[in-house]
Amino acid sequence: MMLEGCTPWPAETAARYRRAGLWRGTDLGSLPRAWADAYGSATALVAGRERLTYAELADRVDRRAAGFVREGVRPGDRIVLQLPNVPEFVEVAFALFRAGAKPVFSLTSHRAQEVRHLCELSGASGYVVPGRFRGFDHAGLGRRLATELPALRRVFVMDGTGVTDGDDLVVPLERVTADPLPLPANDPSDVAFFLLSGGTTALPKLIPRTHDDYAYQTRTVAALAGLGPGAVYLAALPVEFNFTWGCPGVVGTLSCGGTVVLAPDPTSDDCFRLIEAERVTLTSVVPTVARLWLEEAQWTDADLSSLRVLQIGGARLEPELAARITPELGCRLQQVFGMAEGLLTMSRPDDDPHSVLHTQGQPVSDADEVRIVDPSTGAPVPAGQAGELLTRGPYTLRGYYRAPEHNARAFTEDGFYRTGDLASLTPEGRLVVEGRLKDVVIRGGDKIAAGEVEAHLVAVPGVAAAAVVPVPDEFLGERIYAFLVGRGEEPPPELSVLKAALQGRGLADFKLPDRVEYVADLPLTPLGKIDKKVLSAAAADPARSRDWGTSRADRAPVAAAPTPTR
Ligand code: J2J
Repeated sequence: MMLEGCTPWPAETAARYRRAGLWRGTDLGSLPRAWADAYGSATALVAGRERLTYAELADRVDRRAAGFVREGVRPGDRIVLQLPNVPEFVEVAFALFRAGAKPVFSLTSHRAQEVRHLCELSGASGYVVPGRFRGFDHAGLGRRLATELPALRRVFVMDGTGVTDGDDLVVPLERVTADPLPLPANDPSDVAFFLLSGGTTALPKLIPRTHDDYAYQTRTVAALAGLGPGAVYLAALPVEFNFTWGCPGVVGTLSCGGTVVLAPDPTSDDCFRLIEAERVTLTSVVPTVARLWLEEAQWTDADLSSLRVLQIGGARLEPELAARITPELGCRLQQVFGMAEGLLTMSRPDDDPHSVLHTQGQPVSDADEVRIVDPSTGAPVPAGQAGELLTRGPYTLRGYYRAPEHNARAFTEDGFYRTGDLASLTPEGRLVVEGRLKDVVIRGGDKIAAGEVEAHLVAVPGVAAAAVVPVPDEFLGERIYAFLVGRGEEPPPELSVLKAALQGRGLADFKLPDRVEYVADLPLTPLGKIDKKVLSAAAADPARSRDWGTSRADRAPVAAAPTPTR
């Protein structure tokens, strides 16, 4: 049984995955104890000065699970989890699994807009926060949201910010611990947690991940990466990112008895020091971080020789950058193409060097089904040609949470997920990402849905219409470029004013436009939609004409996107 609002796999497909031994009836909540039985005194987690053995991790998870139950957390409850790379993230996530609750992974950079939406959409009864982190008062946000959202009953705070005596809304996380309880097991085919979609729509979607599907993903990827008890994985990117959490990441490494080292952030200063000190063997980064590391590697005296594999994914990796990894960092490059929705492709250790540099490798599971289709007709394209990538398989979702209308568009009738990515397949079956159909900017590794930013821009006084497009950038891959139509007020709001307005509306900083340009009108396609191809080309080339040849009569509608409800 799956939580209401989720789309299960068809019964016969599920039965096939079980018969094939892909889904093994694993309850993620039971894993820390099983790992402790197998690897008890080995080091599971390292963060700052803290080092936790597997036995200690399992004890903490058991105690916290009982603590959450005492605080009123019940099986099926959704809890928004927003913590940085600290051991508490891992403890809380597994404790919530253990208690049958379903964490909703939020980024620490999320602000009022995103967190409110996640709480509302999931109907969260709890919100776990760091307190004050990087200058932002998450506890204060939690308190505010709880007054607006009746379902939100508890805010659990890691550093004690905002905690007052006798208050049962804001609870110190420290207090969430109790003598272990015998807790019921989870149904392995039920949702274990929710990941956030990179998004194409104005508001982010939730991706249900089941116990069985995620256990399968992490086990498969860990085996492909050759992980064993000697593995030391550095979580350089945020742990809540699917790449870091389970590709093989934190969960895959712990499943194999390895050690997970949590880096506070992906800067080379922190990461190089940790690679040397902990003899890290594997880590995963986005191309922007890889580029910074390559620059620093020329100057550092840190010993990086333990690093065997650097996984790079999340955004397009330029072949020139790819070609520098092995010569300059002394480790193997593994390209990873992935998505929180499921499908993962990766290069393999025995791939020829050309394929490693120029392709994103093969799907990680033999049961992954991949189709490349003509986006307008849906028909398969001839072999080798680019088209939209569709996929279904044992760890790819069948539907977003509580989103029936969107699901009707995002999936084919036979359950293939339309990724919105343009890709081709080599004759050997390796994936090459060619571009994107979806209206998303990938800035560094961050995904920004154009529609979401547009909706906030048109809500700013003085802005009549907005269209957001990616513009190529040497360091970040892409930046956020907004074309705006003013309301005739002089002067129209400039970038700093717009940024402040968007921040004031509670939008996360990474979604703020890098540049804005006012134009007389927006170009339209023959079907009357805003022509983003024309705008992307114009953003990349300031010398290009801004006279789109759109006649007055068929100008873009004044509000390019609906204003989101607050
Ligand atoms: C080009 N675009 C890529 C790549 C993802 C592992 C790795 C990445 C993610 C991730 C992940 C790309 N080249 N190598 O969850 O487990 C773009 C595509 C894709 C979108 C998904 C993982 N790797 N992308 O990035 O859910 O457009 O997952 O559809 O954040 O990132 O974004 P996200």
